[in-house]
Amino acid sequence: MRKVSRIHRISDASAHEYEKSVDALVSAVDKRMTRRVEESGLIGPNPLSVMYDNHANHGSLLVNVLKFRDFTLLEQILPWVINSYTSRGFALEYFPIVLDQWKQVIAEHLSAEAAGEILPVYEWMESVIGELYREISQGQIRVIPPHEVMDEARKREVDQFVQLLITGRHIEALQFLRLRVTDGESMKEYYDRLLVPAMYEVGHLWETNRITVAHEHLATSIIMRIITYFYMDIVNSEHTKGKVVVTSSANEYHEVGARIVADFLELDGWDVIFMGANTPSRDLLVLLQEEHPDLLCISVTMANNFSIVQKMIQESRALAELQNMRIMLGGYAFTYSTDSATKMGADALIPSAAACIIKAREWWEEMRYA
Ligand code: B12
Repeated sequence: MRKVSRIHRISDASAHEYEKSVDALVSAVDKRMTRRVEESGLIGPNPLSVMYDNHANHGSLLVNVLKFRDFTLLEQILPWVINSYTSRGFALEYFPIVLDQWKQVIAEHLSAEAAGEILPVYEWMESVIGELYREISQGQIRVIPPHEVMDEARKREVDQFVQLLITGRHIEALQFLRLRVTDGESMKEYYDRLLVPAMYEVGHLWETNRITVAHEHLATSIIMRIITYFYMDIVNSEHTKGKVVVTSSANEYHEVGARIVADFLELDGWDVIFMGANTPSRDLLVLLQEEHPDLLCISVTMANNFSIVQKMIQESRALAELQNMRIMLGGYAFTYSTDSATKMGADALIPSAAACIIKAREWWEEMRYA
């Protein structure tokens, strides 16, 4: 596949203009596509709201791609977009049509300079759709379902657990883990090798339209109960290290990853303040000023939230009382691309909850003797 990163440069001014105009671009595309899809079969059995979500998500993803020049992110997420929408009955022809509408509204709304820089990115998307769809259909590209890197025994174990989650058998799901988790070490091991891959598989089932958002909610609610059970039973440890705030970013509704990070840190002796999902940046800054943590961990699952996180980090860096606070980033969004992370201003991007503990310990040693 031709790489978009090799074909284009975007200036700050153009990225900024796209960001400033994105709401107007989205409404213009909504309007044009509403006329276009009526009785066309382009969006299958889906209500128009699913298409509007696609336009809004496209706009906010592109804001981030252009702002961070993170073309790897675009290259990695495009197969996911095609896969998840065609699985729900969107026609493949929808994509060239909607991209053409985006090109037209960009040419109408943005300056000639900005449009001149941004349109080739859309032309690149148009040029790779057919090829991507073929590769997805032939099983050559999939959004890394964890099963592919597991041995058969582990794959079976994850599948069994997933079945319990999506069919709502919460007692059996808890029992499944209780048989395996007996202390902090086995908790970390089984969260990593069973619970996390099971949730990724739940996502894969949703992406390929084999379960609904309701099943996704059901699985999450069972996982939350299980995590709470082991929190009460195992985590509750003595504080031997500094204070850490763990949160999902603003606009981020995924919180399981952040919660696992929080529990692993607490198990390791940190004094943890866990905020959960979608913490508004301004309110988080107030709390950080009150609490003066040594460490802030931010979890990001949706790449659309990168610029929100960058802004929050910049604002916290400007506050005198937070000068010694280290900032760690992590989350599923960075499995698509790590390129934006370096520009977001954190001290480190860490791939997993287990690796978070190691980095946090290293920092704690430095902080103690500083
Ligand atoms: C459950 C779920 C939801 C729930 C979340 C509920 C909740 N209370 O958390 C709900 C229904 C709200 C939801 C909503 C959406 N979701 Co959702 N969701 C999931 C799902 C199935 C599981 C998430 C999860 O719990 N994972 C398990 C945790 C433990 O994994 P993790 O977050 O990666 O964390 C690990 C590491 O990343 C790391 N880590 C995480 N944070 C941090 C932070 C630090 C500092 C460090 C060091 C490490 C670290 O440690 C963890 C353990 O090692 C995922 C599938 C997936 N692949 O994750 C989809 C998924 C993330 N969702 C997706 C989508 C599209 C959506 C929606 C847009 C549509 C929808 N499905 O409803 C909305 C968007 C909401 C929003 N604006 O945020 C897509 C995203 C695809 C993409 N292109 O980015 C996914 C990948 C599903 C898929 N395969 O298509 N979702």
